[in-house]
Amino acid sequence: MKTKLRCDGCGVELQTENEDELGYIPKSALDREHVLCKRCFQLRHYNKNVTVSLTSDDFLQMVSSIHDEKGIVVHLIDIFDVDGTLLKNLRRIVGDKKIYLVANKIDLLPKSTNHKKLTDWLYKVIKDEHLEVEEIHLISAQTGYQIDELAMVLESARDHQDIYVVGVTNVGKSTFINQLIQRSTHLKDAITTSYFPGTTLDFISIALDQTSAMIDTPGIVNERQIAHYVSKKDLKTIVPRKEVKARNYQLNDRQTLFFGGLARLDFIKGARQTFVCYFSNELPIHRTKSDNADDLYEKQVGKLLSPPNEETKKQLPPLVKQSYRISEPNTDIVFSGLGWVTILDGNITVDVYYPKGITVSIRSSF
Ligand SMILES: Nc1nc2c(ncn2[C@@H]2O[C@H](COP(=O)(O)OP(=O)(O)OP(=O)(O)O)[C@@H](O)[C@H]2O)c(=O)[nH]1
Ligand SMILES: [Mg+2]
Repeated sequence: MKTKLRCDGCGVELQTENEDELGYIPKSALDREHVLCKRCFQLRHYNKNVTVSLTSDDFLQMVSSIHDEKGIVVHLIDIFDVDGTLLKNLRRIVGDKKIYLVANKIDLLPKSTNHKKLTDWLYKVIKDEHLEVEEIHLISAQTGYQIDELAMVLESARDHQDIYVVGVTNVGKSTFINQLIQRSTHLKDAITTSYFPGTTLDFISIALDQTSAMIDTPGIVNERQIAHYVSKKDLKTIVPRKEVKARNYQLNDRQTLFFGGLARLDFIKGARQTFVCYFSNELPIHRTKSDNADDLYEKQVGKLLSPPNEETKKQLPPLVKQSYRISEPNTDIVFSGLGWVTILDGNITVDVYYPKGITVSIRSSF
């Protein structure tokens, strides 16, 4: 076979020798127009994920090799998990290229979300992280929202250079590029995408003109993302796939909310008020008296309080507690990768519980 033939779906180097190793393709499939390795084929047709042997370091090293190349960078993040997907060390990886911050999966936020406020909040986050970006865009790679507008901005910004699409695993880099490919060629799903982290395995170059390309890169692994601690089945439950509906709870002090059995919020002190919960619509929220909460968790985690299922329970870190005094109205308590709770009136004290290693943060609500 030709040397260095690559899979069109994930970028991996193809081989016809060993069916159990990465990049396998039967000889008979090699002369197809669109060549796909066995893993991509299974992901696409059976939604089946094959565990790959590449490590977080391998991916980071691979992406870091663009450091001294010419081009511009699109840093894609997941608007539902900004803390878990914003690469704080992006400069070290991509060098001094221009960076366009693109927040994807806007379709998951309630329609009423104020995009101006959201963008302003993102600028503040970026500033706090000392990351300099040219512009911030909100898009949905899935629905195509604002894709044409962004494409025009990038076309003039790149000045005939390459565009590197960089980000944490699962933020939608390949879906984004597929949207662009579909717009210019009508080819659907050229690159393999999936809800499993770690789908793209190597650079995939899509020609923009004779001398330059848009380059899909493998996702960088953020170990703190909750996605790495839950089973595939639970991942399906906690990652929203549709617009998230706000769920309102009127709570008195000494009441508790459980988010499945993955996180918990105890209303310790303050006047009765509304807690607005934004989580995947499929994640059950359970209300109880705080006095009963420990007992309930003990007896019902994995049952009434699920996810976690049995498989997740084996790998999920134990819940740890943190207390917060929320003074301001309209404040969000964010459980990275899971969702958030908006405190409407403020002036309360809460205890939150979440898996050790996962971040909880406080922000002014948008
Ligand atoms: N709701 C929603 N889901 C999206 C959007 N874009 C991508 N997804 C979903 O997010 C998941 C990951 O998408 P991919 O395109 O494979 O993500 P990636 O960044 O290329 O992932 P890696 O290759 O693992 O780094 C898939 O289930 C997509 O369908 C979006 O705009 N909205
Ligand atoms: Mg990808």
